[in-house]
Formats: sequence, C-alpha cells, structure tokens
Amino acid sequence: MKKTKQLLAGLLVVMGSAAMATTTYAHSYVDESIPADGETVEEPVETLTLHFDAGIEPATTVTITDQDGEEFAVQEENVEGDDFIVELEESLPSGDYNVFWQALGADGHGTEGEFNFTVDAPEEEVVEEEEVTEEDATDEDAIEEAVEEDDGAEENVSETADEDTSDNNTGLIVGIVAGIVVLGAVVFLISRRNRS
Ligand SMILES: [Cu+2]
Repeated sequence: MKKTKQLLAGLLVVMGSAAMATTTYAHSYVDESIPADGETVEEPVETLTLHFDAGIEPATTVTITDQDGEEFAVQEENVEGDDFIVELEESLPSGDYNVFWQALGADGHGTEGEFNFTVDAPEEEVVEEEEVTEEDATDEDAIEEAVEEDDGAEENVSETADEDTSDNNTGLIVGIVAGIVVLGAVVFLISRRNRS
C-alpha cells in the first residue's frame, strides 16, 4: 500500500513536470529575426522577419519606432509558418530602431518582447537628384540632336525606300521572267517527251 502511494506520487510529479514543460515550450517567443537584435544594416530596410520558436496566430502585431519615438507605418503583416513577415509602408532610413512585438501563440497565450537594430545606409537621394538634373539636360540636347538628325535621316530613308522599291520591282520582274523561262522550258521538255 505504501509502495503504491509512492508510485502514484512519483507518477504525478512526472506528469506535472511534463505538462509544465509542454506549456513552456508552447509559448511563442522571437528567437531569430532579420534584421537581428543588435545588428547594423547597411541598406534601407523595408521588410522585417520575426521567427518564433512556436506557432503564432495572425493577431500578432509589431510596433516599429525610431530613436525619436517616431512610429513607422506597417503596410502588411503575414504569418508564414513560424515566421511573422512585416512589410513597411516606406523603407527605414538611417537610424536606431526598436521593434516591439505582441504575439498570440498558437496555444492561445499572449507573449511580448522587443529587439533593436540600426540602419546605417548611405544617403543616396541627394546624389540621385543631381544625376537626374544632369541627365535631363543631356536628354534635351540629345533630343534636339536626334530631331536634327531625324530630318536628314528621313530624307535618306525616303531615298533608300525609293531605291528599295525599285530594287524590289526589278527583283519581281526578274523573278517573273525567270519563272516564265523555267515554265516554258518545262512545257517544252514535256511536249518533246510526249512526241517521242
Ligand atoms: Cu503558451
């Protein structure tokens, strides 16, 4: 009887710890992310990937803020397996960012956490604007030149076209004549064969 009680108690302890372990495991936390916690990314960031260690529901959300507390709008949030993919409305410029996530686990438990990363991307916009202005000027010049060239080219084209047409006509006539000659030869040969 004493032995049975001990056995029963032992069984309960084992079952209890197994249940606790399962519960702990089922809670969903971010264990990996892109960008990673503490990472410095050297290009503008438009997509965040939060990998959870257990299943999550679409009710999961993130809030992205920079060093000044400014919040960055999310365009789309999608659950793909254990990944939570966040598409931002605009790519993040250089700065320090905090990602605060609130997850609804597949087991129905809510969890939350945060991670930080830095964007240190080269400022491209100013350079691009200058380039565009230069290109615009070049484009206008090129268009003017092209128009001038076009006038000359058009004459050339029409001359060439005329030549081409006459060439084609000559070719056609030569073809017809050659056809008649061949046809005549064939007819001649057939009639000759029929006679003999
Ligand atoms: Cu849980």
